[in-house]
Amino acid sequence: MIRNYFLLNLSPVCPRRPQRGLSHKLKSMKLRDISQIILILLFILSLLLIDEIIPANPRSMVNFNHIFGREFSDDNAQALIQTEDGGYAIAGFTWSYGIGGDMWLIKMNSQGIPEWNRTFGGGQKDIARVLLQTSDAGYVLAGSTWSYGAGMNDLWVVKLDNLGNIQWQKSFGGLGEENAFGLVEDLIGGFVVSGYTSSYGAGDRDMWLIRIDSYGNLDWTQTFGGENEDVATSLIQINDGGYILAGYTSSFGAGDKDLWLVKTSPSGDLEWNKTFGGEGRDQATAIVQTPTGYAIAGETRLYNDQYRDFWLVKTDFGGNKQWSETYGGTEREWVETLIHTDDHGFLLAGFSTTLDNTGYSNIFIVKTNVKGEMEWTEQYGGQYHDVASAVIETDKGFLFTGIIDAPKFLPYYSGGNIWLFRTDKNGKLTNESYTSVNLPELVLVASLFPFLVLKHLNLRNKNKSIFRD
Ligand SMILES: [Ca+2]
Ligand SMILES: [Ca+2]
Ligand SMILES: [Ca+2]
Ligand SMILES: [Ca+2]
Repeated sequence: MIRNYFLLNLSPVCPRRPQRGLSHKLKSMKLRDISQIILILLFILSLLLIDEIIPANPRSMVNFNHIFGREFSDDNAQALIQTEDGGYAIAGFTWSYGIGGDMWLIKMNSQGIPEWNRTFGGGQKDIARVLLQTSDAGYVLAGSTWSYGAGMNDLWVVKLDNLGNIQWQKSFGGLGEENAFGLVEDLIGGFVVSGYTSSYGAGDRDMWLIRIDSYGNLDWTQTFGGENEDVATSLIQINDGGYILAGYTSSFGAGDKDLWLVKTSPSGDLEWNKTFGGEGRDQATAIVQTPTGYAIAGETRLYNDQYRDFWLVKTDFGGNKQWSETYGGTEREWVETLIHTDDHGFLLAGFSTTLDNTGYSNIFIVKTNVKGEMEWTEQYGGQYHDVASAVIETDKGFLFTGIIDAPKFLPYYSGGNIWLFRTDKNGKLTNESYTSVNLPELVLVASLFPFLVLKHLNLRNKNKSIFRD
């Protein structure tokens, strides 16, 4: 076909000397022209190959299975929200884009298609830990900045409009370290941020709670803690207008770290506090309110460091323990996030190293009923270390984000990419989250932005069978 096409078209152009005309043209071609032709042929070939490996309906296959970030660059997700327009937004950290490691915000529409993304930061490291959509339909990010502030890292709050443009940003802290892990918009339009400070308080790190108005002006601050390390990892505002900080204390409790709940008034004054744990390391990573009190997820360890498991503690509204459960295998499980599900149960997500023979962590998900009894678990992952850091429940199931394929794991994940994927209500991958096993591990499918690379990949649903009760 191709030969005929050229013959038919060349003959009228060079009726007297068709063969010589063609060879003459070839001889007179410059090397540059030949390389251009080779490039064009390679491009056509690549189109043919892409046609073979992309499923017939790629949009429905990949919308909720995205990887964000450049390969081998440190990108991670810390927060995931559903937005008022029915879309979704992820906040975290990128080393792939920005300057020297920046906060990263990615906005997607309701179909999971990225609409825009922004990086925020200066020449040093800047990390977003929490994300909220505000009552004015903008966004607020909180985390930590090494680029700005008073010294070391400072707690950093960045207020954005609906399209991600900065309206204001403020850093808070002293000469020591400050970081934010919790954030709520209060009832009168200001923001309350929790985390830790080592510049102020009773010694080492203390839990830090600050209130700022809707323009970022500091209203009040409170520290909670003793002479050792005390950190708030999660924050909720409750019906009386007060706050509950969950985290850990090394200053009080039964030994090493203990899970620590601190209840404050609407103005941040201490009302009560409770510690949970034994001689070993016990800590909270997430807290949610339920109709009967609070549920706190974290980690509990025996003194000899065995059986590091997911831990779920249920309390009444006074912080008194009603029950607790652990979930996990013989190796290490670490919970990053907790939600109270529509069916009144709980979903915990983080990582497990129990079932991967290679020693790499997998995303580990535990679903329980209202009493904390395990209903199902699932594990997902790529080739290297994977962890789920945030989850939201949608009408179709659960949407997870976290880190995939991080070559480095301890003391923290690095070198991985942000991963977004969806499961049904039973934790099973759906058509929208599952890609064909024939696909290579990572396949470039789209580049919607000049500097945002999307990939989708072959999810692995790991076998699970050896969980102790
Ligand atoms: Ca930076
Ligand atoms: Ca500081
Ligand atoms: Ca302290
Ligand atoms: Ca302890």
